[in-house]
Amino acid sequence: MSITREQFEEIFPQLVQDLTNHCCQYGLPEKALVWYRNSLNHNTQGGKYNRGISVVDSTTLLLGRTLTSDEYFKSATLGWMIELLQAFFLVSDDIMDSSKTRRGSPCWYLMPNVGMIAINDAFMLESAIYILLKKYFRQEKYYVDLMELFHEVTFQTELGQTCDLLTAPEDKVDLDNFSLDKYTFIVIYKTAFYSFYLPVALALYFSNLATEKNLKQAQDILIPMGEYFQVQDDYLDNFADPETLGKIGTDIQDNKCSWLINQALKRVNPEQRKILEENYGQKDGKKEAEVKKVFKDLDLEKVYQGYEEERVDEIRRKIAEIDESEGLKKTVFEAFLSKIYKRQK
Ligand code: GPP
Ligand code: MG
Ligand code: MG
Ligand code: MG
Repeated sequence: MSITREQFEEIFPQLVQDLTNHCCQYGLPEKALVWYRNSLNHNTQGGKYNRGISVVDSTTLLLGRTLTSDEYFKSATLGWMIELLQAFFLVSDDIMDSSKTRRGSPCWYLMPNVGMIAINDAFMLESAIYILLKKYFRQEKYYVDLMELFHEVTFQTELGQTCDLLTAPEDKVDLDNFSLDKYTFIVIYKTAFYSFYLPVALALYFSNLATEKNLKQAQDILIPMGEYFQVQDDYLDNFADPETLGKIGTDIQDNKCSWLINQALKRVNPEQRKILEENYGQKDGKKEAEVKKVFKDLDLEKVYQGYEEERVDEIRRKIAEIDESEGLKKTVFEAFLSKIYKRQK
């Protein structure tokens, strides 16, 4: 049993109010206040909220009872802080990846009158996390732990993004530069920590169950789960309908060290390898289509389905082995996994 997107969304206007009040103490001019409010709303709304909602759901499962209204509000606020972190990452990532659409609308930097102001807007989305953290959690004994956690996870994500960008140079396509080892590092850092470990770690702190052992067990399961999630993201980048996905794939044109290109390179014959060498990583729709054809001919959809089954079995086995003696619950991980299993968007 999970809270709905609508229930989660109900909390957000209060947080926007808190943030704009915070600006008012500095006498921020009206135009800038309206700008910030728009950026907050546009860049956090309309997603799946898997990360944010998981904080509330995990807290409910860990405490094993219905939340009080204060607990509900605070755990949802922690959830929204992850959504703000995600908004900060996505606004920046779309500029770096030259993406065109996000959640079915133009990327923020492509919206009328935005352009490179989007860079500053991204910073402001990140800063919002710490304003809310201070307002609602300063009195808690785990306040510094939460702050350090947000800082560390942000840094880890930036490390992943660094490697993602460095293995995808715009001017030099070298398929020998890709490998599954590099891939694994990139996805664990750019995605798994903030999307999977962070929500459950926040719920553990909030439930006063953040023992070293519980955090470690959570990490050991959530990192592989996050890796699986990013493989799905890479698969969907090429194989999903952009209407359903809400974004148009860019990985082939962006020369990304994606799961699909790594799988393709293991299976190509010499002619197919040549097609990939001549067409991968270039800003040209015709060349992209040639690469897509090789991916299709290699039946990477089937390869992906096999990977998905195998990986999910392995994660389920790990969940079954969890030691619940310090209050951790297997259901937290089962619930998270069921949200992403066979996802189409
Ligand atoms: C997802 O990569 C990773 C991120 C959004 C983290 C970005 C990190 C920064 C420090 C900016 P992706 O490019 O595959 O995501 P998408 O497919 O949604 O564009
Ligand atoms: Mg990216
Ligand atoms: Mg991207
Ligand atoms: Mg992607």
